[in-house]
Amino acid sequence: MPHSHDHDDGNLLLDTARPKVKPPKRYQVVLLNDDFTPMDFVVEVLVRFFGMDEAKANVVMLAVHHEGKGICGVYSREVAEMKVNQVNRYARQHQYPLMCQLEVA
Ligand code: TYC
Repeated sequence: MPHSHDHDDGNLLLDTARPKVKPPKRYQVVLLNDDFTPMDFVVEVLVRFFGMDEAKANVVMLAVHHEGKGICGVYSREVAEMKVNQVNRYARQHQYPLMCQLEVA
């Protein structure tokens, strides 16, 4: 027999749960073409900051060179922002105009 102070929650929590948790947005790190940054430097950036091997980095670099822009990777917002900042800082340190930006995937 339940005591009088035993309130019965039943399955209220389960009944009122809603599928409201959305998956986190993903962010593309996009590299832009320019006429001045050397191809070798772009390849070095892709290897250094995006973990590509030389062959993959060459393919991505040439795609950006020919198409104007290209995706280096897709990450959480925090990681994408970090990579954009790392690439832009590194390019400026070497006095190249290479531009990297973030786009919602
Ligand atoms: N267009 C550059 C050149 O001919 C190479 C380059 C490729 C620059 C990709 C930027 O994101 C870039 N030297």
